[in-house]
Parts: sequence; structure tokens; C-alpha cells
Amino acid sequence: MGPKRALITGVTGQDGAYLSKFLLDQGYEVHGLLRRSASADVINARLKWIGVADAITLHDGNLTDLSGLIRVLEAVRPAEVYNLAAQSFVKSSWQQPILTGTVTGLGATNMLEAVRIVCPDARFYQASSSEMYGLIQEPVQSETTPFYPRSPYAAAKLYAHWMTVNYRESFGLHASSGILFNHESPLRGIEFVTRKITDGVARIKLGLEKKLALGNLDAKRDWGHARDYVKAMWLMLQQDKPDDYVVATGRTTSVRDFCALAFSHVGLRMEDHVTVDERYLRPAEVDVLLGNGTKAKEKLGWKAETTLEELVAEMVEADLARLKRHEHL
Ligand code: NDP
Ligand code: GDR
Repeated sequence: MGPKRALITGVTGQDGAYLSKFLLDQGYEVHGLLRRSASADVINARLKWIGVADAITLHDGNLTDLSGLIRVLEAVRPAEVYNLAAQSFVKSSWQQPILTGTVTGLGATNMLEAVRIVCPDARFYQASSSEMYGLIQEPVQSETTPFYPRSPYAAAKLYAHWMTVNYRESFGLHASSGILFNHESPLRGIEFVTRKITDGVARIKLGLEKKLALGNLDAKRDWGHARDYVKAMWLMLQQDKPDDYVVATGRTTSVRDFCALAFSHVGLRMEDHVTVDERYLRPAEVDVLLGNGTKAKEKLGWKAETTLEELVAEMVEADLARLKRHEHL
């Protein structure tokens, strides 16, 4: 018997890079779905940064194209499928609600269908999100907290989440849904607030910029490190029974406090540099998220290993190093 084979959709994203590295370290043969782009030179930048670009096999495909997904699954025959691909930027989802619904929502159904048709014994992971809690119905959110999505993105994720549950219950798929709270890293997309802040701090420290314009500084998020969170995804698929799990740190922090931490890491004060620009406000906001990860701790033996302070330091240092090398990611 050869090594276990995994297929990751969204392999070129933040989590795709960390999960690829994690699975390769576990001895897996890793395959990824690659959405074709004219900018082929930058598309696997994260995989290169983390050092796995040459170790994984990429297959052309798109979540919106069921027949292509079927062909990829027929070629790979994976034991585990991680569905990480999505239009994942909440703010863009108001500008592109139909695309977001098609990729983030129906795309997951396409993947479930492809698995059901080609390899129904494969284990399936769906990247669900704390955004599904939206206008929170309980101060601390667990697997039993009712959902209240507040964006086209969150509504699409909720549909994908319930389809995952539905395919598990209807067809007996080993399909699990990880309700992951925000997780960040040096590989976070530049448009998300944490990376925008650490990149901005590094630019200001190096004298490349003077100001950093942000939106709602009062929003609070439960922020962890992507490196820790991909391990939880894998642990879910190692369980005898598929299930849904909240993955969170149990600590919530405002954008303002995250920002203050990042500026103080380089000896600067955020008050001297941060401005508020209403272009970055959203039509509807998710004010606060805070996860209860007790089930993941008890059943998976998982807990966050990186503190917020360590995360901020790692991200700021990575952006300083990247800018000094004139590299962009
Ligand atoms: P990213 O935005 O970094 O990555 C998204 C990935 O999806 C990219 O590889 C992107 O490809 C791919 N993709 C987008 N559209 C398509 C498509 N039509 N067909 C195939 N691939 C496509 O997200 P993250 O790594 O941060 O997150 C991974 C998943 O987890 C996402 O589903 C996200 O919504 C979800 N999630 C993330 C959380 C977080 O805090 N990071 C928390 C909870 C859930 P390309 O590189 O070509 O753009
Ligand atoms: P989020 O992440 O919407 O939680 O979704 P994001 O970092 O975009 O926003 C977090 C909070 O910060 C506030 N904010 C700003 N956000 C951005 N992007 N830019 C700004 O300038 C800014 N200023 C303040 C936002 O209003 C918001 O309250 C992420 C994504 O990874 C989703 O795919 C994932 O599902 C959830 O996390 C969990």
C-alpha cells in the first residue's frame, strides 16, 4: 500500500499552503485543484513560500465545473478531500453575491456530488466559518448556537455547511464540517484586516508609508494561527464518525487592540498613523465573535498552540523581511 492520497481544493490559498505542508509532513501524497490563471507565475507563491510547491501535484479545475471535478477525482482517487476553495473575502461578497453563492455555496455541492459519484468512501472536509453566526445569538458560539448569517458570503457558507450535513445523513458520506473562527498567518491575503495591518505597520516602520486607513476598529474576532487550524481539519477526518466542530482560541480581541499590538511590536503608536475610512465599512457588520472549542478539545484533542501576541509578532516580522527583500505576496 502506498502513501495516503489527499486532494485539496483552494490549495493556493492560505490554508491550502499550511495544510499541504502538514499533510506532506504526515507522509501523504498531496494533490491540489488549481484554478487556471493567466498569471501562472504568481499563482503558487504561497506554496513556494512554505516550501512545498515542488512536492505536490496540481490539477486544473474549478469548483463551478462539476465534470472537471469528476475527472480530477477519477485521476487522483483520494482517501481524503479537503474543500477549502471559496470566494472567501466577506466584503467582496456584497459586490459579487452571485459569484460568491456559485463558488462558495454551490461549489461545495459540486464537490460533494463529485465525491458521491466517484469515491463515496473518501473522507470529506468542508471549510465552514464562524461568519455563519453573524448577528450572534449567544455570547460564546458552539456547535449548537443558532446561525444568523450577515453577508452573502456567510449565507453561501451556511448553505454549504447544511449540504455537508445533508450528504452525511442522506448518503452516509464521511463528511465533516469545521466551523473555523478567523485564523491568520504571514500567508493571509493582503485584503484581510490582520495582514493589512501587519503589512501597513512594516511599511510605516521602513518609511515606505505614513498612514494606514482602516474601517471598523471596534469589531472583535477570535483570531488564531492557520498552522494550528489545519491540524484540526485533519484530525476531524481521522475520527471513526464524521461530525461538526468549532475550532477557536476562546479569546476575542478588537481590531483596535490587534492594531495596537502590531504597532507596539516595532516601537510605534497606532494613534500616530491609523485613520478611519468609511470605504472599509460593510453594509452589515459582524460585531463580535468568540468560539467555544470544548468539543474539539475533548473529541479531537485539539487546542490552539499560538498566542495572539506570537501571531502578531510572526506576521509583522514576515512583512518586514518580505518588504526588505522587495518581495510581494
Ligand atoms: P483564501 O482566500 O486564501 O483561499 C481561497 C482558495 O480558493 C484559493 O486557492 C483560490 O484560488 C480558491 N478558489 C477561489 N475560487 C475558486 C474556484 N471557483 N474554483 C477553484 N478554486 C477557487 O482562503 P483561506 O485559505 O483563508 O480559507 C480557506 C477556506 O476556509 C475558505 O473556504 C474560507 O472561506 C474558509 N474559512 C477561512 C477562515 C480564515 O480565517 N482564513 C475561517 C473560516 C473559514 P486562487 O488562488 O486562484 O484565488
Ligand atoms: P472577516 O475578516 O470578515 O472576519 O472574514 P476580515 O479580516 O476581512 O475582517 C475582520 C473585521 O475587521 C474589520 N475591519 C476591516 N476589515 C478589512 N478587511 N479591512 C479593513 O480595513 C478593516 N477595518 C476593519 C471588518 O469590518 C471585520 O469586522 C474572515 C475571512 O477569512 C472569511 O473567509 C472567514 O470565513 C472568516 O474570517 C471567519
